[in-house]
Amino acid sequence: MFEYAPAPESRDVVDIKPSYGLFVNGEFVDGSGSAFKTINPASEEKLAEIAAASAADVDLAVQAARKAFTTWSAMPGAERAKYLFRIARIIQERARELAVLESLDNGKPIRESRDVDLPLVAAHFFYYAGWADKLQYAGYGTRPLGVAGQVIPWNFPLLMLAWKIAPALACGNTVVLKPAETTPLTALLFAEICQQADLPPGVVNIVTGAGETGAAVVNHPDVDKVAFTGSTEVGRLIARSVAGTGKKVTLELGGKAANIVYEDAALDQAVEGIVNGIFFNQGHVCCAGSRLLVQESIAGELLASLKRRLGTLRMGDPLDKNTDIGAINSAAQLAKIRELSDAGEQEGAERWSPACAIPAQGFWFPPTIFTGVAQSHRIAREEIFGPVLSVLTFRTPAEAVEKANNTPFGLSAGVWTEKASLMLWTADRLRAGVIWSNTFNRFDPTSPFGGYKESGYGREGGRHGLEAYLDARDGSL
Ligand code: TXE
Repeated sequence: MFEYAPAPESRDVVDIKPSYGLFVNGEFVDGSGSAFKTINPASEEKLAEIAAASAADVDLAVQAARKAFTTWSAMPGAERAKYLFRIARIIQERARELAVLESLDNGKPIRESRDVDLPLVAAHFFYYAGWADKLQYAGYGTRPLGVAGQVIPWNFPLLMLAWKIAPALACGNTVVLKPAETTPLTALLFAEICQQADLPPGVVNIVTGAGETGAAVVNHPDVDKVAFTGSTEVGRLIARSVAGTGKKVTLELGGKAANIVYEDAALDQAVEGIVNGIFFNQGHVCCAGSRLLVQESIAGELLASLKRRLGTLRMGDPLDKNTDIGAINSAAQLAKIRELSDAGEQEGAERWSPACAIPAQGFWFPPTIFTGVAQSHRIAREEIFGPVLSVLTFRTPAEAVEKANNTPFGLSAGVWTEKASLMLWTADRLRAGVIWSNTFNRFDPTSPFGGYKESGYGREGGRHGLEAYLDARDGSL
């Protein structure tokens, strides 16, 4: 039997301060709301005390961003690019520190924060730095919108920050960003990186706090553009509250992606794609492949192979380099995953998890598969946002497409087949913003990302991501 020696990443590479202020106008300042704590979800140990921004604090941040906008937007694109390239390089230099901090605050395995999140974060800054001086030659309107109010979630704290801040700054906007209340630490370290890069004060402001702080950002009259990633419920609230204000809005909300496996697919490869699709980042992924649609003729063989593979996954200390499944980010999210999984059983689906020890402290949920799932079941319709896969079967390609599209969401989908014609036929009929072919959860700063229906609107990433931050003055966007 193979001996597994834990190889923990050292948490000593990060210097976590006992308390953090807000980052406004290039400095850390006190917040006037009630401070809150952020914890390590793998141990429930307190990591730090975090300032909460009141509406008055948000107002100061917006004023700082407005003032900075005058010079930042007038700066030649090539100059703005220098700052973004500098930030990207510092992120690379401090990647280990950022990755450890991300895993501590979020619960995700260090292998993922180190090998996926951090390289993508740096890549986004490099990519949009490259656009800053080329916008005028690429047929884009060159006028930035003004102050961008950005509210992000906890599943990819630093990556969501990069998706929001890099394009906004490249286009000449300034930013007030609110990180999620359970994962504020890497955004605050990013604020330090802005100082290190000599970014002019006020160009980036970070206001920590809960939903009220987010609402104060979104509803501030001097915010010109709102970018939100989070739940469909809050997305709806935001869409309502900014209606009629003239603010430009992008919403990136939930998902319930179908991962379709046809009988001719390369099964070993598909199994890896299914595992990556739903168990990457504990399934806290808006585009997670949470519904496996497998062709009936291969369902037995595929499931047996999938179960064998799940038996090899290791759940535990996020800082252990051998860990595949880390901690669930919060008690609230764990409760939601439990509630929906219990509903799956009550509605008649069959639940299976590999044998795995659950640590005594912290928030944990084992990788779980439900078979015998009907389309009407809650686990087939609602976003669980956890390591839970709902398996449905189909007989024909038409049935696969019908089931895949039978969801209020429309963010992503995966298709597994060796036949190019079947791949294209299927992709053409899927209502999803992102479709992966013989792979899953692949991200790249050059590609647009975003959804249809209740998954929101607008695109982030790639050339399309610039549209959200520029006035289409010449109409050529
Ligand atoms: O989301 P919220 P939660 C889904 C996922 C998850 C569920 C709930 O299904 O289980 O949402 O997660 C801020 N005005 N996704 O409760 O509340 C909040 O402080 C302005 C999918 O964490 O939407 C945080 O910064 N902002 C998703 C951010 O919104 C408000 C990622 C997201 O929190 C606000 C996260 C308000 N009224 C959850 N209320 C994805 N698309 O990836 C809260 N916030």
